[in-house]
Parts: sequence; C-alpha cells; structure tokens
Amino acid sequence: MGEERAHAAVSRRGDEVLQQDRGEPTTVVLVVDEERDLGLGRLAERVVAGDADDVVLEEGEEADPVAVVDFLTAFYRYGYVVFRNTPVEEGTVRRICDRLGYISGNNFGWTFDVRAEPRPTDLAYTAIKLLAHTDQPYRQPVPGIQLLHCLRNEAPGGDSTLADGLAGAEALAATDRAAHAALVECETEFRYDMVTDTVVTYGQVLDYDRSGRFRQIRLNTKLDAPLPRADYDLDAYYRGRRWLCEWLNDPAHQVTFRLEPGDAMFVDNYRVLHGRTEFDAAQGVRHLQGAYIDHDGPDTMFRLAARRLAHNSGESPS
Ligand SMILES: O=C(O)CCC(=O)C(=O)O
Ligand SMILES: [Fe+2]
Repeated sequence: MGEERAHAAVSRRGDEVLQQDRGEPTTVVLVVDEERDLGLGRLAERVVAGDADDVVLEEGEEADPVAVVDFLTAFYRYGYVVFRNTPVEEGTVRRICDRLGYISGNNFGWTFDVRAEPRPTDLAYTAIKLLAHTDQPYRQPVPGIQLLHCLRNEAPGGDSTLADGLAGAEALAATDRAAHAALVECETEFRYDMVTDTVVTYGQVLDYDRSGRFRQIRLNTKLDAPLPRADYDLDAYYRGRRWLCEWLNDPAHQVTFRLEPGDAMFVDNYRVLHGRTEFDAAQGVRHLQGAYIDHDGPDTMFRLAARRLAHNSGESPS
C-alpha cells in the first residue's frame, strides 16, 4: 500500500462527516502525526471516557453539543469510547441506543445478555477467553457499532481487550503486500448456523472503497471460509489471516481494561476488534448487556451538534 493510500485509509473522522454534509469531496483525509502513530501502533493508551450525563439523557432533554462533538470526535479518531457512570440497571443499553441512533436487531434479539450460560449458543455466552474479533460478519449489513453495558463484573478475569483493525491492516500491507491483497480480493463466506439461525453472507476480510479508503474489517475466525476459487491465492490469504490474527491478539497492540458496573463501551465494529480475557464464573457473576446501532445515528448527531456550535458562535451554518 502506497504512502498516500495509507494516509487516506485512516478511518472516518468528524471533519470528514462534516465535509460530506457540505457536499465536499471526501476522498483524501490527511491525518496529523498523532493519528498516524495511532494508525500504526496500538489504540489510545487510556480509555476515552465520555460523561454519560452530557450525552445520554432522558427523553426530551437535549444533549450538550460540545459534549456530543467531543465524544464523537474521540470515537472517529480512536474507534471506540467508554461512557462511565450510566445507570446500573437492565435495559440501560437500549436507552443509550435510542438516544444515539437506531437500534439494529439481529438473531440474538434487540439486546442480548452476555454471561456464562449452561447451554451457550455462542462463545460469548461462556467464560472462556475471546480472541479479537468483529461481531456478526455473517449479517447483511454487518452491524455498525456495538454497545456493551456492564451490569456486574465480579468474577476474576473478564477484562475487555480492543485492537485496531485498521492499524493491523496497514501493518500487514507494509509487511506482506501479497497477503494483504489476498484478504482484499478473496471473497469469504461468513456463516452462523446454530439451532434455528442460519445466517450467511459473503464479503472480504479487508474492505476498501474504490478510492482506496478503508471501509471495514470482518474478522471472526470461527465463522469464515474463503471461497475455493482457482484464481485465488489461498496460500497468501491464509498467511495474511494468520498474521493479522497474531498481530491483533498481541498484547502490545491491544488496550486492556476492566469494565465496571455502569460503564458502556461503544465500539466501531467496522474498525475495532474486541475480545476478553477468560473469567472464573464459579467465583463471581459477570453480566453485560449488548446491542448494535448503525453509524447513521451518531453521524447525524455529530452534524447537528456541529451546526449548532457553528450557529452559536455566529458563523453562518454551511
Ligand atoms: O464478554 C465480552 O466482553 C465480549 C463478548 C462479545 O464478544 C460480544 O458480546 O460480542
Ligand atoms: Fe463479540
């Protein structure tokens, strides 16, 4: 991947969303050094904490536009944000989704409970370690943003891990061009086939738009298989897949933190991979509630908040 393309590939940012709003071209997004470092290394060292009260409010209350722009700027830059101090009540994740966008239902329901279950239908519902993955690559469209709200986290272990898929893709391109190209080119089947659910779709592990901008990573190694086409370089494909998995699961490229009750993690499922360390369910309860929303809701929220700020400061809104 050329230098120019690598720069253009650094994800969506707030000013890009605004440019779209103004009908300006958005193909080249130059990044400042700070983001460049981030794009090649690990995610931000510290968790970007939003103040839930400023953004996630009761029905009828208006969010503070400064807080909205701050929180979404952090999200566009890092690919995730954690809200602190939200109510420790079941259903909070649904309320947060309703404030920030449009909830996206799926085979697990509108919201889902993540805890160790006796008869799990998904690895998430066990106590074992989860490697870095993106969620639901088998859906069409893949859900844009995942929310995980922590109700209880009393078991030893169960820390959250995040890794930057965009950074991993760039690092692979710099290391092994052919392997990167194979993950961009080879169509992969993603399948979830359990009990009453059969959800299947096809797509690339690394997805770029026609101008070379990074659009999406789909990586979930329990659910994927490349199509067996004679013109595919499957050696390069599997080499790239293995390399990416190792890179993304290397603690040097991950942020690890513990969700406390009331924390809500807000993760771009098109860019950032999540996982967790193993926990001991015999020694305590760990209970998260999850849900997904599309990107449209927060993007709209960002545009409206930025317009309000421009208006308040006397600039003519564009
Ligand atoms: O238990 C966790 O922290 C994450 C579980 C998970 O991967 C999911 O709910 O999608
Ligand atoms: Fe997951």
